[in-house]
Amino acid sequence: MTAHSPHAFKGANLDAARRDAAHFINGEFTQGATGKSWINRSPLDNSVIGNVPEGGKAEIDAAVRAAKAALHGPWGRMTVAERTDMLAAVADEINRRFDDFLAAECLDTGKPMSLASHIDIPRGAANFKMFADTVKGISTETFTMPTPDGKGALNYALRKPKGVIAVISPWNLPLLLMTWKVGPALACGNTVIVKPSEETPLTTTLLGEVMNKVGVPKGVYNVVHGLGPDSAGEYLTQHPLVNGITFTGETRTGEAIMAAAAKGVRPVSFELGGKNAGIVFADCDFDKALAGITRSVFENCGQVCLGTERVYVERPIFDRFVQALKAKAEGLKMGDPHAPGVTLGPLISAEHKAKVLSYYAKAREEGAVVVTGGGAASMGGALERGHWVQPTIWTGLPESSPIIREEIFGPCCHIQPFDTEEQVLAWANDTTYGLAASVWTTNLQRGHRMAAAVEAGLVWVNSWFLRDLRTPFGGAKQSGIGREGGVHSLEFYTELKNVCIKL
Ligand code: NAD
Ligand code: 6OD
Repeated sequence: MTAHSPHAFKGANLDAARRDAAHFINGEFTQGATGKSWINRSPLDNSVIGNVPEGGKAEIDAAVRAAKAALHGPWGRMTVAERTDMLAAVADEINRRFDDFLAAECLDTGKPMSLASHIDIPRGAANFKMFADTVKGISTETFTMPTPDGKGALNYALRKPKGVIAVISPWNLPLLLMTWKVGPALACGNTVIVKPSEETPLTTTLLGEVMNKVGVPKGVYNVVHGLGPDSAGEYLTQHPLVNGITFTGETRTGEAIMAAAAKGVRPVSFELGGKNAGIVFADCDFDKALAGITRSVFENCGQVCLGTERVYVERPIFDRFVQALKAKAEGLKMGDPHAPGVTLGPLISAEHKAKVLSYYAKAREEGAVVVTGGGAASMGGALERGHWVQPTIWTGLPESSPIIREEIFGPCCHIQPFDTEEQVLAWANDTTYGLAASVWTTNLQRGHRMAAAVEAGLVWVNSWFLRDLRTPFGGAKQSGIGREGGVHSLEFYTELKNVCIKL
């Protein structure tokens, strides 16, 4: 059920999407009262998109109180059918305004329209529709039990909404990742306050218009913009009326949020960083493995938590694979999101570009063989002011290198030859992360064996980022806490209540 778009994107106009962002609190757009704001700039050319207000404690408090009140208003009184119909209508409205969402997302992130029209925006709609369908179909357990009087008792469980949920989201797939949490939260009857990434405020704001159009009651969906520490993000995690925090972002940020959640013993659901392995056996279908690894390394300019930064290739096909991946990397076309054939956008920000380039420099210092790339990309014209880097491949580093151990989050990978399944498994698992892996082989037994042995929340065999939204999604080790997707999301977004009736 990977989302595919039937939509052409000819009507999506980036310039028309340039606008100021606004908080969305209790059904109304507002600039808030802090008087603080920042300028949102396009990663394509650093041009001004618009102003973004920075929320403070008062805006967070207003949003949380609106969300709390909405739990006891019309939203809280809706039947499951009424609520899920409303969320299906949200999905329909996102699809109706497809080009508006597409333009906003591509302007904020710089990603190619061919990518966002295929993945980001369709998934924004699908996340509401799928969780609405899931919640309609759930049941809970019942038990009858004997009692001394012989009449027995009946136990059944009720799933109740957890309450006010804080959703803190990153910039790499802004609409997709935010709705991946807002969809199930609302389907389960909760209310939300979203603190989107400061880099990508537009689609979260636009979703407020959709909520009003569809008639979602005031206070159910709220947005407060701001930064993380000493700003809206931190204030949201500290608010005592927040009943749970769901977060996608860096592992270090997760640690800070977990510390804040400890006060009041609030539950968390975390989707964090990764340093994922792509393992290519000599018996693979070479062309399919090459296409899959190319996507997993370079898609979204390498800014995908599930992306591959460590490629391991069995020695008999190592040289051929390195040369073939080099040709693929050099064949990627960088440019404007709507230019024909563009497959690679810029990095999200000047700060992130500096981080990625610092790893490019470190790789050289450590003696890596630079197969291709290794520096900033010169784009010419206005794009020269954007955050472009070359797709990059290295070989020749030891497994202890920071290039192989730390998440870079750029369009780059290191390729290592391996000789045995045991050796590659040990390397793949020698990481503090455990998000995802892909294994490329035509040997089914090996595929099953590796899938079971790799320490990760998701293992793809002969594919990558092929998503059935009903399946458990999340990371092992420092890549996350909990699983979301299908019925698994209910574990976090609902409170199970047992009712025991003496008969
Ligand atoms: P980030 O952790 O820097 O920021 C994410 C969000 O947290 C932003 O909205 C930010 O403002 C907020 N934030 C930062 N500090 C905070 C604090 N102290 N309290 C509350 N909120 C705070 O992450 P990013 O740079 O936006 O995203 C990239 C990272 O996200 C990568 O590490 C990537 O692997 C990870 N990621 C993981 C998944 C997954 O599913 N596992 C998916 C996407 C991205
Ligand atoms: O597909 C998803 O549901 C998901 N959460 C993807 C995460 C991608 C990370 O960048």
